Amino acid sequence: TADFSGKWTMKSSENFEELLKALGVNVFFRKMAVAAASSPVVEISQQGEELSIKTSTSVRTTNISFTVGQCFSETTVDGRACTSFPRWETDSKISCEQTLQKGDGPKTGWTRELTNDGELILTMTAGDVVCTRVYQKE
Ligand code: TDA
Repeated sequence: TADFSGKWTMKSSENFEELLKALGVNVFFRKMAVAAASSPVVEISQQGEELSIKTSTSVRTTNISFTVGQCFSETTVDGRACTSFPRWETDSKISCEQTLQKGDGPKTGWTRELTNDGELILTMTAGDVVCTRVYQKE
């Protein structure tokens, strides 16, 4: 299977603000988040089925660690606690379904895929809105 390890910087992003809107984030926090999320640095280390992903921005840094095929706790992009279930969708794509631990909201999840030309594609979904972000190795 694919190895996502490396330090990644973002080269394009589509629909990030629309995603936050679908999650009910107000315009003030949306603008702040869009600015912060325009230059994230993503560091991934992977050993087999175990991944650690550190995503750094000027306003928030998140660290997640999980084993593909096992549930783990993380937060949705708007910061709500959720239980996530990552699985291999193909041998180069992890698809993760999220379930809110409290309350309700649109269905969320993400995918991370390694392309043949060595790019990393992150998608984040909220209801029927899909945000797509492309990263390249630093
Ligand atoms: O992995 O590229 C990624 C996503 C980065 C998302 C960064 C979001 C930073 C700010 C979130 C603040 C949300 C306010 C409700």
